[in-house]
Amino acid sequence: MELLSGGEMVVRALHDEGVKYIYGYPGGALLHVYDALFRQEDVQHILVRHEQAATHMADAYARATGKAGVALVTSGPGATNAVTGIATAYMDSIPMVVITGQVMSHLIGEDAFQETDMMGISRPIVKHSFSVSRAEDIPAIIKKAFHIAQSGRPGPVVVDIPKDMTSPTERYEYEYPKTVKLRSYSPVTRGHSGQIKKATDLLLAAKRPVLYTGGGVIMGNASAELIQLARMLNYPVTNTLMGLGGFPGTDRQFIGMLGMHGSYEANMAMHHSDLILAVGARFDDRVTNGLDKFCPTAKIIHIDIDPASISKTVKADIPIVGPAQAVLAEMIELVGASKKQPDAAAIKTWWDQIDEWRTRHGGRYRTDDSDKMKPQQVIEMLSKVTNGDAYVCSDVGQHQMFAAQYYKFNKPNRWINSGGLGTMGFGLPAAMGVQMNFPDADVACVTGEGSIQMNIQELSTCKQYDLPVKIINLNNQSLGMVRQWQDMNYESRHSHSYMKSLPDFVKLAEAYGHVGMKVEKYSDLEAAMREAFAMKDRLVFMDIYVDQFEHVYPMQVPRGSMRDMWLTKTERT
Ligand SMILES: Cc1ncc(C[n+]2csc(CCOP(=O)(O)OP(=O)(O)O)c2C)c(N)n1
Repeated sequence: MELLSGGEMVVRALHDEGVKYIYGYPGGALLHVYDALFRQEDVQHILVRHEQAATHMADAYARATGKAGVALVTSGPGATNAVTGIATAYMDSIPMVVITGQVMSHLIGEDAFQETDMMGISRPIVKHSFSVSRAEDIPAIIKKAFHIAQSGRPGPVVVDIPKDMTSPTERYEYEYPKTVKLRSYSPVTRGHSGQIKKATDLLLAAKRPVLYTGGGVIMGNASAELIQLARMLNYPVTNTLMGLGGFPGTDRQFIGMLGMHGSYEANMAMHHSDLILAVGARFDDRVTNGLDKFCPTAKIIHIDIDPASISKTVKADIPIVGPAQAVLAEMIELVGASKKQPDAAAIKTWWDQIDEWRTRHGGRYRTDDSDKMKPQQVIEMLSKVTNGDAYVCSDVGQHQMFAAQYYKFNKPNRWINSGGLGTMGFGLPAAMGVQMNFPDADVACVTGEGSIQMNIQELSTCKQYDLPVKIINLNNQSLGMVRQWQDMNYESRHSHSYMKSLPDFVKLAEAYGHVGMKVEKYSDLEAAMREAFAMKDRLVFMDIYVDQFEHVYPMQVPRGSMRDMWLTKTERT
């Protein structure tokens, strides 16, 4: 058997796990690991400029592929810089393995140089964490970390490794385990047949049904099953912010995103439904609005891999714990074999109502005669220029909601955004993580001047690794989403939401070695965007000046029901 040091085992185990890229930043506690990385070529390390970016790159790789991404950060400030990225992944149930260096074991608890209690700091935001106390355990721990991160409800796992565990002077027999045994952890692999049967009967009897599906369909690889079931039933489908792309955005049966900035027709349909089939969605506060007024006439079937998600905020009438793919597949079989079929007349009436809502208020915004651009127009143009086929990685703010509303996602894993934590600064590193792994794909980072400046230093990483991301900066010269809330709730007192002295983004992009473009008129937009996307091997920073005063609508009225919405600055339901 081969003898390897702890540092070498870390790298070899990653290779044996099938990892191609890891994203990281070196430091004292990790020097042995970095030396091991230097002496091999299988695992490629991407040197970011800030550890937060490493975690978002790993996270976005996972969102695009379903496989755990890997970040490597040193102890102390390296680890704390990674915390936002770990929390971002945790909130959206994204599989990720974060390896953190730690001070030597005999110094732990001594306030040693660059010591932080990473196990303690990260505990509330990880699915699990490991502290290595015997170097020979490294292969087994890494195997377990990947297994836990990727199975059941996915999530981030921290592996904290004291420096002495990676010492080059001590060597151990290396073998990467083929299987994992964890006595106290065995996620379900299928749903309860009796419950699925009951749910299917209820589904077939519905007169005003809605399929409400979330990120669990994307991460659970259940999009094909969702499409098949929806087609068999001819029921309307709405997606959460995390679920976009799980059902094709241009399909007639798709009624848009639901929730705080959901479409009029999706929120109305939810409110008036008699049956909600929730799949891999967690009824979070940005979806339900006031819980006491939530969908008063609906019975609820809730499919989720995580039992803790079921009936957490809204009580399910039929709970089904299981993977979305397996449960939907079983439902498809039952529907196919059932003598009872949906009530065609009732479903037609329901569709007539939904279509009426759709024509009344669906997807609209006002343009004026000037050449001033609306942010919605920019996203529609992005959808057109990329044929709805780009990976769209977003930051957080109004631009994120416009992207969610107006880009037509026809495939899963293409819409990459921080839904749960709402992390400004996510977009650029996320786009980098995707581009690195899909070098030929169109990858857009939709952002705002607030968000992009939170990880702007990564333009340097993009240059080093030739990542031709297209940055679509919807420049409204303000923290637009904050300003919108101030307009709506604080009589337009814009406390610290205007950004003065913004940099010249074109020059900034050029300083980093990229292409910069400034677009101020709508009539220039299409040509500029086509030119940008035609530059296959260059990063292009498109600084696009949009109407500063635009708001995102619809917007649910706080603590109201799902149907209580502002539709424009002056109209509400
Ligand atoms: C790290 C972080 N800090 C603060 C916030 C609160 N926040 C949410 S949206 C937003 C404004 C975002 O501004 P910008 O990126 O310019 O996008 P816009 O809303 O103008 O499109 C802020 C400050 C956040 N989500 N994340």
